[in-house]
Amino acid sequence: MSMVSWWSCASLHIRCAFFISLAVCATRGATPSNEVNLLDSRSIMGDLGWIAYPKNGWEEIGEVDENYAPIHTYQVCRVMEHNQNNWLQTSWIANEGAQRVFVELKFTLRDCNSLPGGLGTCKETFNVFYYESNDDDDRNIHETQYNKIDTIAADESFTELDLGDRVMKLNTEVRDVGPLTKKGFYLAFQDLGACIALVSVRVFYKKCPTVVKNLAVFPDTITGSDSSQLLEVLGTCVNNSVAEELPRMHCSAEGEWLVPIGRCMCQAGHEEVNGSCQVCKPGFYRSALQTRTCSKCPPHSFTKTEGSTSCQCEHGYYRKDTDLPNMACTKPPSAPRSAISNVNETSVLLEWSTPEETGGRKDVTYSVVCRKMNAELRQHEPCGSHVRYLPQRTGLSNTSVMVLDLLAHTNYTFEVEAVNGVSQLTNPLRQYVSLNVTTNQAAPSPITLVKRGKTAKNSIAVSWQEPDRPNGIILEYEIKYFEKDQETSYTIVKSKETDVVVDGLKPSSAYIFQIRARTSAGYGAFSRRFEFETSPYLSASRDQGHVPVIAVAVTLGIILLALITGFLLSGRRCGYSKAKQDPDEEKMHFHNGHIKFPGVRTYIDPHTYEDPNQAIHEFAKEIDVPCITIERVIGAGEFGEVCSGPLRLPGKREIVVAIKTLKAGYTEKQRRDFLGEASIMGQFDHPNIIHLEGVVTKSKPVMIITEYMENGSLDTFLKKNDGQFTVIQLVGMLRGIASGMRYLSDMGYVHRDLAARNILVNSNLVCKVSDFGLSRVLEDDPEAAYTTRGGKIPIRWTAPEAISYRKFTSASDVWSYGIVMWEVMSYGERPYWEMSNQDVIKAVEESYRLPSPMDCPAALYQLMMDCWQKDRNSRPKFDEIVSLLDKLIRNPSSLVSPTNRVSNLLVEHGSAFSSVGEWLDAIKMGRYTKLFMESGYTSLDVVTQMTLEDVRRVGVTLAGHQKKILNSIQEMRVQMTNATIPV
Ligand code: ACK
Repeated sequence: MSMVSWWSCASLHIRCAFFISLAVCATRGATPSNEVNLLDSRSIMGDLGWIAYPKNGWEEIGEVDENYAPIHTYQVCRVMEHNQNNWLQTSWIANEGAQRVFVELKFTLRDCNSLPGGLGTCKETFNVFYYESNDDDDRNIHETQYNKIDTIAADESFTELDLGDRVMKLNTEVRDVGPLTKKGFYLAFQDLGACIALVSVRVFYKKCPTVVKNLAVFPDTITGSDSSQLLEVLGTCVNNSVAEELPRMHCSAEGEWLVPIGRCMCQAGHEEVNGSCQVCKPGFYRSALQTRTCSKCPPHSFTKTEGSTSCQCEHGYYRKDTDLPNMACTKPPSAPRSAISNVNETSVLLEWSTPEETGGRKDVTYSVVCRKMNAELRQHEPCGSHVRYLPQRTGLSNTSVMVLDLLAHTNYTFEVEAVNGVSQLTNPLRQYVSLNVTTNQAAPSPITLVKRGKTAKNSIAVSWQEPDRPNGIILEYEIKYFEKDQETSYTIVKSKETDVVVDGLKPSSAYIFQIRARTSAGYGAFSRRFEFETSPYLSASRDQGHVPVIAVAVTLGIILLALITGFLLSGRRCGYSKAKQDPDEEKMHFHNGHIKFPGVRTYIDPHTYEDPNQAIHEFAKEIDVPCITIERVIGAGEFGEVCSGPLRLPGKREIVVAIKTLKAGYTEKQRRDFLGEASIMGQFDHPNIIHLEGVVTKSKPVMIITEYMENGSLDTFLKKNDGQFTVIQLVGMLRGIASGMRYLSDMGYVHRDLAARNILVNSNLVCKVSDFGLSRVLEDDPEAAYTTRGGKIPIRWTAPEAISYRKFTSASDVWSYGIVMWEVMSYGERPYWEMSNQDVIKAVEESYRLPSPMDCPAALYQLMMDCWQKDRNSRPKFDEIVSLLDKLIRNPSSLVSPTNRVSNLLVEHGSAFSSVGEWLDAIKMGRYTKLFMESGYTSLDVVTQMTLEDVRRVGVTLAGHQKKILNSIQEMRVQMTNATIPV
């Protein structure tokens, strides 16, 4: 395909008539979908309306393509004349709201060398200009009003030889124009004496075309005015979908969609099919956003409509409130089977088999209804409340029950009913099995109360109550008595009444009495022993008789008073109260059925104690309040203030302690959670684990007393002392934390919230692991965020498997330890900086890891990276970490070589710093910008020449900061050298 052109330059004194043979059709391809043409000279059929001046400059040549469609070509070739200044101005081009447009020029240009005698004046370039205007009647634009876009030169120019070959070299050049601020603009082409044929001019802007991503529609978006601008665009959820997280994408300057964030989810009753939400078909449902596709209705349920969010139960089947929509519909159970009874006097053991039909549920329970035959009325009546059931009457999960305290020789009917979770939803047609039982004759129950009546020196009157269950008519009572400690010789008397006077007793002697009742079924058991004493000989004078008693009482009172006074004066005002008395207990404890042997260290979860108070007293010492003096408030904890002050325990040196208090008005759960930490801490004994001194639980406020750590929490401490420590000091801290963690993992304790903020530092820079908790472990951590699976997790510190499926292990603690290493080596920098938690999760999943902190020795960064292995089994164990750190400490030269990435920001941003201020900000030394400027270090070139002396002279006095700045300068130098090394 070809186009034929007759380029006539009548005004020239050379012959410049030639044919242009161009592959024009090849370049007339479809416009890319992300480009919108504002002008395409080749698609305009009629007059272009462009203005050329002077008139003998640019000339429009009418051409036709192979389809005889007209093409506009502008040519100029006044190469032999001096002082050419030929302008060609386009008509007004509306920019349709685009702030940045592209101008694509296709042209041919003649090689000046090929022009005989024209070398002096001939040019091989032309200029392109634009002029912004809000309307199309601004045609008299002065040359000086134009803004220059560029000077255009040809990649390929042609000679006469090329003309002979009839092959023309078509150049294509694209320039961008912007930012545009008005509604449109004119383009102008200035020729200063070249031989040019402008074959086509296309003006377009770029857009990000409409797209559906993550079920959100992103509309056509015109790119921004800046070549590096990313426009954030909000998507609209497609029909029948809702936003899970606001869908957003970024439109790049190149018209490409980048970085999708958030997404929409199909509404219940719909499922995602090829980027749209389609309704669930009859017979299918989708209830929750968590499931992706429509599911078939579960057994015994159906739906006849489209878009169902759940399925209806078939007739006779039911769904309990708490049943999930994906569970089958169920029905009540049938009656229990094969019930049998086993009578033992007035007790009955009822047993039965499970129902044939459980209704499809596993929550079948049983209940028993007891009825007694009233012999006189010959009808059944309820058994009454005195009957006991073991373990209980209703809600039985086993298939047996013991019924106790029935009447002897009585007919009973028992109905054993089966129920399940949907029984109460149906019309009550009780499903039970019935049993008739006759109790045996039974002896009367024991007498429970015997009282002493009138007492004389030789006799005692006693009386008693009828047994609770006589089980028949009481024929008589048998009274057995004997002198205390003389059981072998006893006396029995009988009585039909409920009292008796026994005589023939010794004065002032203690006697033991036991009584039992007899019915036709025989004797019941004897009552327990009751002890009564006969009167003394001298009982005649009551007053005399009382004298010794008063004397004894007064004497006792004095002794007691003396004892109490002595106790108080002895100064024993504070100390531990002993929680355990039995020394054997100390040797062997039972915990939840497991025997714990001495010497085997394992952590015991306080949750396993039914009574949390038992756990606290097992593991923590109770401290008497007078031993503690609160002097200062040092912080605020989740449960109340954290204070410090001296602890004086009897016989012990006074020490300073931290005192965590539980604020007033706490709930029982808060108290449990608060003290839970002490129950855990109290089990540990290690120099790198915060030491528990004891607890105060018997008075208010409730307190936990721990050793005092002068330097507070590690993260704050590092931030305060940025750059102040040697690498060996930092590694020493890390070694301590690793050692504490090794101890915890040996004990089987998983911390779950290991982070610099939960490490405390004492005055000797010893780091100790703290913040142990139960359920609250993460509740009070401000870093903890809720995950989609529920529960709070400190995302930045947590291993991916713990975030995604709650797999918390010592290996996930190792991951967190790696993050703590990073925090320590970067002096308390926030991991992942200001990235959102969602972005952190995504980045880590995509194998992104934190870069090495500045100045971090390679060996340490390698250890961090090992802790962040995706496969948790590949991560080092804490004992390996401790050994490695010990090795590094013993061999400090191994800590000299910093990681290649001396400054992460420098590496990441390359030499993109445009000013000294920007550079200092990037290495967090922005505070020195003014000093640098004042000292004349105003450009990066000068800065890269600086020495330590120079840095000091500027006014950077802190050694750590000097080091940071010099390292960064060194890095810049390296980069500059690399940049100038020829490839
Ligand atoms: O960073 P900090 O000074 O260290 O602020 C917090 C605050 O109490 C709330 O937790 C400090 N803190 C907690 N336990 C101790 C302790 N045993 N010794 C010293 N300070 C402590 C912590």
